[in-house]
Amino acid sequence: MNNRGVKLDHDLTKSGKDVKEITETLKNFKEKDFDFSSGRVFASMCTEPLDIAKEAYIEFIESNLGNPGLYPGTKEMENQVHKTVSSLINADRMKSVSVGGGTEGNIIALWRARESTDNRKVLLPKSAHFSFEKACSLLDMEPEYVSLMEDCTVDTVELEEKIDDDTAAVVGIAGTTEHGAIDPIEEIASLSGEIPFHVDAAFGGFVIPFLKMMEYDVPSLDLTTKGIDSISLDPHKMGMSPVPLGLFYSSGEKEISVDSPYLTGKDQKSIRGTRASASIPAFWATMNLLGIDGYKEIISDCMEKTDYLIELMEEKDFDTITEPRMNIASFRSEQPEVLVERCAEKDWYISRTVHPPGLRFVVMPHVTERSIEKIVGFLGELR
Ligand code: 0PR
Repeated sequence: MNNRGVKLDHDLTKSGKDVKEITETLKNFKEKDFDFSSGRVFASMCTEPLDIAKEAYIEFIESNLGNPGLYPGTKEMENQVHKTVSSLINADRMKSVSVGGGTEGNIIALWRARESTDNRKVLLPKSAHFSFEKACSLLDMEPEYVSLMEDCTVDTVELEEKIDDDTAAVVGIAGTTEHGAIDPIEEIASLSGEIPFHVDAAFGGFVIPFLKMMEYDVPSLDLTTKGIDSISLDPHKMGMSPVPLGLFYSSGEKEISVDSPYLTGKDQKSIRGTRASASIPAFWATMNLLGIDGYKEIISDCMEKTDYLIELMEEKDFDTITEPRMNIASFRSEQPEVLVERCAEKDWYISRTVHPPGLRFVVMPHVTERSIEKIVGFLGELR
């Protein structure tokens, strides 16, 4: 009963509902959601977790590393996860914190930069994820955008011109959201000098190291490179972890932390206080099961399917915006929003790029050759 005396469907009942009724209703809600296993989702950077991850997630559902003393087992796994991932990108010299994803990592990066420089200007490639807009608004910082080159990486000449005494941070992207482009990280690190340089590797962090091992032509993501202040990378994207899990590594000197006197840990370094932590054991299990070879296999499979998608799209006269460096492909289109909507009406989930306008496909592990053939066939009919 609401306060006007009207009984509504979602009102809390007096004595609760029957389990069977609840289970049935849950099932009905679930059916409305997209399922990665349908192969129809080409616009998500997340994917279906492995069975072992699902089991670990349920097992550790109560874990909350906001209060780590109650969960020493989860905490130990968190330490192991941080070390394992750090060995992929040579981040041993850095401190690490688990975050909710790329957004939280990017916010912490700019917060650190503002505190250490007392400046407000943030130099961002035009390809930067919108989470930086949130970060700048929250932190009262000023984004200033740098143009892109034809291959969708940042124009380093313009970037260098824009660096000045008011600059608080320089950002580079290792795997841009729209095109999967990789900014020249080493060059930006040397240009930025003493100014904090943050690398957003939310997507590329779990792709680039493995592509490199398989001798693909990609820049390396190596945190021993002088001049990188911080990096964020998301296990819940190509790391195959369930959501939410991001990792943020930063050089040791200037840490943001707040004392947490009445909890079991002495301080907190993440923006969240209470943090659902079951994805840490789930990711720990995933990494241990897959090993380097497992990740290589998944990534090379995604790369092959990306090539297949391009081959079929080109047959239908769609041109790529740029040669993909990873498993994200984008194609020029004058009215991508119309095509995206037509696809959605048929339960195909693709998305669009803005710079320049186009169709965007993220070829995650759940995408199949068959689903590629079907979506391209459908887009061909719409031409
Ligand atoms: N940095 C980059 C380069 C990103 O691509 C993203 C997210 C972020 C930061 C922010 O990460 P979180 O959203 O984890 O905080 N990119 C995806 C996007 O906005 C996130 C996403 C994931 C969207 C799954 C849809 C979806 O179904 O496109």
